[in-house]
Amino acid sequence: MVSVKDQIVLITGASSGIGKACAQLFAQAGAKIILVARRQQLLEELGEQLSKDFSCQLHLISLDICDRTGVQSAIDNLPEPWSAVDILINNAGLSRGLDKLHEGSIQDWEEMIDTNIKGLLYMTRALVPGMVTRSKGHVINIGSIAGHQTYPRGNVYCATKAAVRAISEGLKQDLLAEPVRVTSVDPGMVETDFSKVRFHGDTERAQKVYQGLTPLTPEDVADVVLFCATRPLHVNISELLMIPTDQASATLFNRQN
Ligand code: 8X3
Repeated sequence: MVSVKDQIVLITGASSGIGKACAQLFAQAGAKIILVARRQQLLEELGEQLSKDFSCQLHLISLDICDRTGVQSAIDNLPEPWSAVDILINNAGLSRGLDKLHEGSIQDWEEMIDTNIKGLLYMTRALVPGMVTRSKGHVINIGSIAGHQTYPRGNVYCATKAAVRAISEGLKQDLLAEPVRVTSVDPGMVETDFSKVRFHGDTERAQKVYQGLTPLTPEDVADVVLFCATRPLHVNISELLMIPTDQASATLFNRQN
C-alpha cells in the first residue's frame, strides 16, 4: 500500500460534496492539499476547518476551471513548495436540467460541457506534463454511472460523463509508457447538492430524488478515491463503478415509499 502522507493532492470542486469529502479524508491521511473551487468564502471556511482538525498544509485557489487561461496561469504560478502535484482529483462537475433533448436549455448544456469536459481537460493538460517529467503521478477523475448508461432526459449530462470515461481511457493509453496512473471513480446516486444544482435551486424537487432510499454519501466516494490512490504503484484501478445497495442501474431504484 502507498501512503498519501506528504503527497501533494489537487482537488477541484473542493468546497462541497465529493470534493470536500476527499479533501477531509486526504487531509486526515496526511496529504498536502491544494483546494480549487469557485467560491472563495467556502474555500476559506473549509481551509480553516481542515487546518484545525488535521493541522494539514493547504493551498487555496479560487478559480473557475472553465477559465482556460486562468487554469494554466494558476498551475504555472503555483508557489514552489506546491508545484509538484502528485495526485489530481478532477472532481468539479455538475448537471443542469432534466429535460428532453429537443426541449433542453442550450445554456445548461454549455455549462455542463464547459465544466465536466473542458474544465477537466484544462486541468489535466496543465498538470500531467509535470507528472510525466517527474515520473510520478495519478489522475483520478470522478465520472458517473451516467457515463455507462444514458437515461431519459439525461442526454447531455450523460454525454459529458461518457466523455469523461473516454478521456480517462485515452489518457491511460497515452501514459502507458509512463509511471502515471489514471483512474475513473464512477458513482451512482450520491446525496450532495447535485440535484439542487440540476434543478436550479429547487430543493423540494431535489429532495425527492433521494426519497425512500439510502443514497451513497460523499464520504463513501472519498473512501474509494483514497483506496485507489493508496494501491501499490504497479496497480492501476482504471474504472470503478459504485452504486448504493438501493440502486441497480441508472434508472432502477428500491424505494420504500
Ligand atoms: C450522478 C449520477 O445517475 O444522477 O452522476 O446521473 S446520476
